Amino acid sequence: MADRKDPLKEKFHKKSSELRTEIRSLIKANGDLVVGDVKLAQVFGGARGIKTMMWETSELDAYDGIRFRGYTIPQLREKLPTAPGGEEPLPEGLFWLMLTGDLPTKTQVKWVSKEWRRRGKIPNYVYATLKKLPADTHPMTQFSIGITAMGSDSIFDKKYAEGMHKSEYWDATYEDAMNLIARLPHLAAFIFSRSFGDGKKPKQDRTLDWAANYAKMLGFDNGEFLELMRLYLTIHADHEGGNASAHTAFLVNSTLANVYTSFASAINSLSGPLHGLANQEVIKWVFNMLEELGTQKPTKEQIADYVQKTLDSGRVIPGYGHAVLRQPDPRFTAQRGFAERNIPNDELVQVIWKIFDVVPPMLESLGKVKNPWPNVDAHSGALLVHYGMKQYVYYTVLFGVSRALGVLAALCWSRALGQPLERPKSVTSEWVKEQIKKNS
Ligand code: HAX
Repeated sequence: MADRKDPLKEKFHKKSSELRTEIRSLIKANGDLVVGDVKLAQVFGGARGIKTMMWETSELDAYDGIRFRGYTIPQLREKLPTAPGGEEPLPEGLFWLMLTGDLPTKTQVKWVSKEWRRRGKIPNYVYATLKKLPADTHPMTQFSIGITAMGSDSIFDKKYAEGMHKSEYWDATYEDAMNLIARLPHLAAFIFSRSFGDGKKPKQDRTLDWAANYAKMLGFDNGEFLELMRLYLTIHADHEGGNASAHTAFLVNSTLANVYTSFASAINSLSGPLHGLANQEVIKWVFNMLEELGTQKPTKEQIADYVQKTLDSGRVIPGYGHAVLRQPDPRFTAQRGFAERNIPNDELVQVIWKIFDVVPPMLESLGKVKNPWPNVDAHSGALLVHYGMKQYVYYTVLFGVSRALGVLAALCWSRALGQPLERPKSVTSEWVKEQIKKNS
């Protein structure tokens, strides 16, 4: 499509063409292979564990946590290129890894940073659209509307209307995905500016990587905070395909909706408190607890009483539990590691660590919670507050910017492999009762 040399696109095309051919013959020869049974409890239980989709970019194990193309988070911290003098991985490197399956070199990562800087400009009509919304519109609503608005620029839609051949879908999807990822920090920083600042359009720094540029456009230039953003935007990027935001994008994109519309749908899905909004809910819950207790240094007994009160009022403890994980989330552990290395004496961070000591046994004692351990959202707020980002209604936007990396890489794969319209089967309660009768 574009005449410029694009080493990432070339590599992706080669790898995906090979896998497409391989998968076709695998399905031809083994299409009837049974890969699982579905139990009635799963039909009524949010489809937990039912294998229904292919997602190349990452895989989640209940005990080991997330692996991106086989690499754990500690391995990514070791193997992905960092910024000069830094020690946290650059999200550009993770995107390269997810899209191609190979670890990138420093030069390749530099190329991605430059390419995203080049593609980052947002059309003026997007700013104009957002300016029509009340400034106190939730940042996730603004984010979703901004992304949807940018869909008018979709190369996929334009080419489709011109009669694009299906073998070209992957190319148009890749171009849209790269443009969208490049634009997201600008959009997200503008939303921050209109919600909490002077409402001006942010300006990027032509020397910085994607995460650092985003942090700077948000108004933060502390070196440690830039490193936190690199880590944050890496670890939130992907959590295999079945999580609500990724799965939503996959479903919408399977109709050949463009990646803007598909990813805006993912953002809408991420905005629920059982999913991404939990990062906002955690810090809100912690602040309420500290206010109610009248101290910044609560004892474990005081925390336990507050946890009990939350449970007694029929609410969940935000940041704890998971639909798949059965161990502390490695993304929680990675953030804890960052705090231990950089801000071990922070008072709020110490409250988060005390909550970690108190909550799991309490949830376990309920006898129904399958995973009493902290998830990704339990720690992030305390780190952001330390560096001065206290506007917690914004936190899920940060998550969303990161989630674009995994979801959009996966949508490129989906179009390259020619995956069809997704259409699972639903059943009625009458049908269920009939099956039970037949069975007995
Ligand atoms: N506090 C209190 N009760 C909890 C709980 C928690 N943190 N986690 C689970 N439970 C309860 C459930 O509400 C459910 O109760 P009922 O049977 O009365 O309805 C019971 O334990 C069994 O649930 P489960 O099977 O263990 O958990 P699910 O797979 O159904 O749900 C959730 C997983 C993440 C939604 C759940 O653990 C939860 O609500 N956690 C708090 C919200 C949260 O932190 N969400 C973020 C998750 C990570 C993520 O996606 N980030 O974006």
